[in-house]
Amino acid sequence: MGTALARCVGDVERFLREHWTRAPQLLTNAQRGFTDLLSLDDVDHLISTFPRQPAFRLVRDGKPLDPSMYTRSASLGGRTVTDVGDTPRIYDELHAGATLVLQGLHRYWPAVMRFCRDLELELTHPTQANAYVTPPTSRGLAVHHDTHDVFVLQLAGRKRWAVHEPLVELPLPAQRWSSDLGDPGPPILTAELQPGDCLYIPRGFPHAAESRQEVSAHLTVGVLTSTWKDVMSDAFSELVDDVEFRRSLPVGFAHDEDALAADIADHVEQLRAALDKLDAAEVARRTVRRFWSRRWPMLIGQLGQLMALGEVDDSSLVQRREGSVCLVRCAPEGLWCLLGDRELAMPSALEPVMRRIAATSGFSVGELADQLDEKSRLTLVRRLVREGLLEIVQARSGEERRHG
Ligand SMILES: [Mn+2]
Repeated sequence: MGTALARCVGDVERFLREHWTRAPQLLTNAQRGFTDLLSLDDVDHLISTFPRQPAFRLVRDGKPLDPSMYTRSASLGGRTVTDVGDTPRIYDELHAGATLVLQGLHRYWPAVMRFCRDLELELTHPTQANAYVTPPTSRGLAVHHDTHDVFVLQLAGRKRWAVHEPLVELPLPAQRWSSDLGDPGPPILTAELQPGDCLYIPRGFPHAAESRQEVSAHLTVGVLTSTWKDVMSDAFSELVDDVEFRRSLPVGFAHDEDALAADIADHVEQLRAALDKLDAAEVARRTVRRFWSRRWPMLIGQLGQLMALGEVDDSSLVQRREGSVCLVRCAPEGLWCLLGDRELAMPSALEPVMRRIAATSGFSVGELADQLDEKSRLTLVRRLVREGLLEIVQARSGEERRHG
């Protein structure tokens, strides 16, 4: 099937060289489609089975509709919840021309979770996904730019898109779109997206969309790239966390701007000296760690895994869980294994076997015999299944186990 990125862009190398953050790209790929990620039936399922805010919202003519128009209260486990979607009203609003937005699908819709994780592990930038369902001939989104890159995956129907040259180059989240920025000029790319097409729009490229004579549904996968500003701000805040910079400004500083300017110049000198001694390797370590430590384990099917733990023996086949994270780090106090949101402390002696597990896709427990005795390898494998790093493919020879 190819990686998530290849599905979005085709030739990955060429995309990274010529388009990534620089220029929009349209990939037409109508045969395969993206409905394995989210179909109109899935959207129906989501809005007809107890939808709750803010996992969905309605937008009309570019403005959010007041949620009180389409939510109600309901009883759930004896408690009253007030953010429940009023399903008949949602359909009425859709019929009358509102756009339905499903937000944060990367957090709970399994196929989108896997796709977004695959994409973010390849890019090593975090991703998120929203879906937009627009009724026929309703005006979609007015021209605007986003402060993150997006892949627009057309799921069903058609939609016309126009992309313009940026008015703000590489805007940061605070540099939101405003009509005061001026006229974006003529489009540099126009396209009618068909099911299976993917449009990549880099951060800051203004774009607008409108649907045609049929319902249009697309999934927008946003890439929340880390920037050099993030890294530099992190390094900088570390440097200024020094007692010299924690001192109070002199009494009366606001009466004497010249004296303050001279003082500032002195402190800038100190900062420059500190910058010269900056430990780039340490900043890099923190930056890398920040990314991996926020990739929490995806535990789809974990209940079946836990139930099979007792059957694990040397003949069991296990593999790395799809989308799992495993960073092995040796420290004087022992071995640290970063598994997304959690870090496991282990004895240093486990380093070779953990490096092997981190690098392989699948193995039978007995294959670890050259590195661990039977009790240790069973304990380790069971632990890593519980932690979501490994999954049991076959508990015992002959007994196939698949997760859903
Ligand atoms: Mn947009």
